[in-house]
Amino acid sequence: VYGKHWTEVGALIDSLKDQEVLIRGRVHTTRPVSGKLAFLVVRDRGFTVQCVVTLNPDYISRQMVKYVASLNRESIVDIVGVVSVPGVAIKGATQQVEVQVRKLYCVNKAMPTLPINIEDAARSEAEIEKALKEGEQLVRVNQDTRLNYRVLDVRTPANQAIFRIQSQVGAIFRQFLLSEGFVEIHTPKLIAGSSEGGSAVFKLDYKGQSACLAQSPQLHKQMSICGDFGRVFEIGPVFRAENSFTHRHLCEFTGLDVEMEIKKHYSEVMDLVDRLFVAMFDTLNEKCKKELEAVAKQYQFESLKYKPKTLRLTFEEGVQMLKDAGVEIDPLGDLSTEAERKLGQLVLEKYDTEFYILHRYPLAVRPFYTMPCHDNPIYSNSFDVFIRGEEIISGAQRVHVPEFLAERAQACGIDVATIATYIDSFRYGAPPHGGLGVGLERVVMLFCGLNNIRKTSLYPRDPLRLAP
Ligand code: ATP
Ligand code: AMO
Repeated sequence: VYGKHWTEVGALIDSLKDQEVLIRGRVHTTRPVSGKLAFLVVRDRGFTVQCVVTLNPDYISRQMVKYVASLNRESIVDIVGVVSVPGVAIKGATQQVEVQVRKLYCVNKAMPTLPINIEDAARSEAEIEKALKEGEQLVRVNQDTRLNYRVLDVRTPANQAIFRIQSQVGAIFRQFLLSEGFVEIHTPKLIAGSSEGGSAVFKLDYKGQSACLAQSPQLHKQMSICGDFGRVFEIGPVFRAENSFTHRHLCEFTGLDVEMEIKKHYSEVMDLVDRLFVAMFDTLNEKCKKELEAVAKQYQFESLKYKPKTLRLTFEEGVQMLKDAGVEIDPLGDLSTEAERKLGQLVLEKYDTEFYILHRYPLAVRPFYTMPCHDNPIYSNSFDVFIRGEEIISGAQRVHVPEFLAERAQACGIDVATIATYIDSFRYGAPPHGGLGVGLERVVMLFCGLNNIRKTSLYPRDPLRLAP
């Protein structure tokens, strides 16, 4: 049997009619019809094919029909069979051919009762409502159950697609930046102090010294610019000791970070965001069509609206739009989640885009390393980037004068001793520079119009979840 070539379930098409194939997959469902006939749907990476087991003196015994009907769902099976094309559409399978089974081996059995039924976990809200109305017995799979049994949960077509899209986002980010002369770096995640300020930091003991899990690669990516790499990027874990539960905060996420020398203006960094993300969305729409369809089938969403040239608004313009719409707002404070969402709606109505940059934030709401605006130091050379009214990126020009940097850190309540080597790096001569940080899980969540970041983190970490 194993002398044959394997055929993937997704590759089973009409042109293979009458050919004998060897496939491996999971038992998706079994449907016994009689002592002489049973149907088996086999699944492999999101594709499913219906296999027919019919009593046949040369290949299939009565015992075999009974055995197939009793196979546990999710078991792994190898099947040798002949491809046939029925005259009617096959419901409940992605492939429109059948496999007439000649031999079947169960490679490894799954438990008889699983904590998640994949068929149920794959249903959309509308499908669940319809099934319930029709009196079908079914269990709505809640998020905790999904996450507790993530290995099963990610077998659904939508989840398979989400993590393939996530993989593409990382690949596009890396390829784009490498092609523009950026150097990929890897910075330490065990560091002496907080890199972003604030209390959201995991503290630990480092052989007797107090240490932190890096809240971002901020300090070391800037130090690498002082080390003459010119343009750098990193893809790596970021740790935030968030205390509360929101739909968009995790305690560990994947940061896509960039740092680059700038010649004249922080708009050079925004230009990069513009080119990188327009290229990313174009490529995702082109290369991940099937995956996006699979996500939309379970979680309805509209394709992201974006322009070939990304809209830029100043913070002041954003505040004015909100005020004009009757939203009360502190013109020098940070935007609340609700205000950000509202601004997203207003921008969509006025500019017909769901992707835009908001820049020149008030200095007071930005981290200590942010460069104040030359013309008005109440504001800063900084920006956030939004998808569907939610932040995916923060970025800025940085302070590159060491004395001023130390002063800003102190003013922001940072213990300068914990970042002494960082500040010293600027004493050896530092070029003007800027950069940005992207949250990978947020990009995928918002591009796919999903409502919770736990859907786009393979093994999410939140204040209560440390497993699996
Ligand atoms: P950044 O780290 O760049 O600030 P962020 O998306 O976490 O990114 P914040 O500026 O921290 O955004 O917060 C924006 C808004 O999100 C806050 O005004 C607040 O409403 C909400 N928010 C942020 N962090 C939390 C949290 N841990 N719990 C609840 N709400 C939060
Ligand atoms: P910031 O703190 O805004 O900026 O983080 C950058 C981006 O990371 C994502 N993000 C998160 N994702 C999931 N869970 C969280 N708790 C979380 N917090 C942030 C967001 C955010 O836009 N050093 C700066 C970046 C820079 O200026 O280069 C920084 O870390 O998508």
